[in-house]
Amino acid sequence: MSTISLPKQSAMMRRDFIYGVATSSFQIEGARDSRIDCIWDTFCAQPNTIEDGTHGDIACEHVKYWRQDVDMIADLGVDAYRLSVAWGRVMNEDGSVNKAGLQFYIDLVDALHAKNIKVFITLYHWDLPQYLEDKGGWLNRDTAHAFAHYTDIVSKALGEDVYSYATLNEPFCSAFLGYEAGIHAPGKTGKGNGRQAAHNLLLAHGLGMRVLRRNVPKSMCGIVLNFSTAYSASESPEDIAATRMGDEYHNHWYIQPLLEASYPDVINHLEPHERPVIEDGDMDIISEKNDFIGINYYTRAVFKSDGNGWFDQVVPQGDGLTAMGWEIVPDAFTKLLVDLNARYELPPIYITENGAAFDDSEVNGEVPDQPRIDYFNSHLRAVDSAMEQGVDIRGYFAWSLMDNFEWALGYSKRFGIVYVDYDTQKRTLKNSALGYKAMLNHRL
Ligand code: IFM
Repeated sequence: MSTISLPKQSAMMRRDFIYGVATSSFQIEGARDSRIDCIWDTFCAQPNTIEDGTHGDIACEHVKYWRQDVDMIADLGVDAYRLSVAWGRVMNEDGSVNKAGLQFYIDLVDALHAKNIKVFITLYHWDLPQYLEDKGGWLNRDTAHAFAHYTDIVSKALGEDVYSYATLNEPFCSAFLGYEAGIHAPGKTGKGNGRQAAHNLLLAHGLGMRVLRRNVPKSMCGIVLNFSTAYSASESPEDIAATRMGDEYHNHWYIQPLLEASYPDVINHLEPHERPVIEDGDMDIISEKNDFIGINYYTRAVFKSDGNGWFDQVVPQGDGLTAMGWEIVPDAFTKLLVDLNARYELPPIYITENGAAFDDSEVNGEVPDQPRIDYFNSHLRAVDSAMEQGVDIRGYFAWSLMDNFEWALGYSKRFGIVYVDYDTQKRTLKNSALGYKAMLNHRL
């Protein structure tokens, strides 16, 4: 078995480079009865939405086992833990605070601090309260104002001992997968819906940032975006033009407004009714300064022309894919980081998610997940290479701490470095967790 390591001289082996593990509320918490319904509860209850027909009612029962999970995180030797707060666990439909729910996060944060673990909070990781969806969800700009109010409650309660607050996790997924492709909650479709949802999410980010600046000026505040590095299927001018569009539509749509207060050119290829309604002042709010941007990277995206002036994405084929069917392309990770750094004036970057799903199994207390170890090794080197080329990267979070509810794929895909037996809730450190721990212990 080879383990996880980086060259000793790498800047990523210095103690000031932050290593962590990441999770999100709906994917691990369970305890549905102690929060209000969210769009994923509703989506899971609809037929043919989740591959294995499961839901988040129980998940990893983290609300029950959180103390032992904190011990496990501390035992890994990480510097930080990235978690999300479930909006519907801290606020009720009538706008009042769910005191027990809020206390759960206060206690969790305190326990992490007691173990000297930095806390990275994500305020929105896709679990929109259902009552807000009933009023239009992210198609209704009032949701952005509701988010600002929720941000106020959480940031006042958790305060500025929290090292970092991210407003949103992966607005691409909320907007495109949830409101345009319809494969995530709430299952709506259409370009116009996707673009409007994206705009309102970005507006929520900007409004949330203003609240965070006021309430927690010492915390590091920003947003987490996901990117799949865009490659063209061929050298043909049509495919190259389509790749540019795909890149703008899926990647730059979310970062350019933040840093340059404008949408990319691809907006001009949309029919007028597909373009988002942008009110005066929105782009100023959206481009509120960020202390950091979190980047989530898993794979690349290959685009080709659809023959109609738009783009198609090529589905990866062949061997060597992860259990998600995703290509393993560490060089595309370096390219992404270097290209973004060349294209924008970036704030400091944290790699807030990186990892892979494989078909793991536990045998006599051991989970031999060599492909995941190889994935981490190559992708950590990819980050190191980007840093050597001048990208200011301050930390890296493995996705995920433990196996969990992988959205439309249910529990069929395991991303954890810790194996979860869903019948017993037993957690077993996979070999990748042992490798990560060993690497962290070898730091200078
Ligand atoms: O599990 C998800 C996570 O919730 C958001 N980023 C991608 C992960 C893997 O698909």
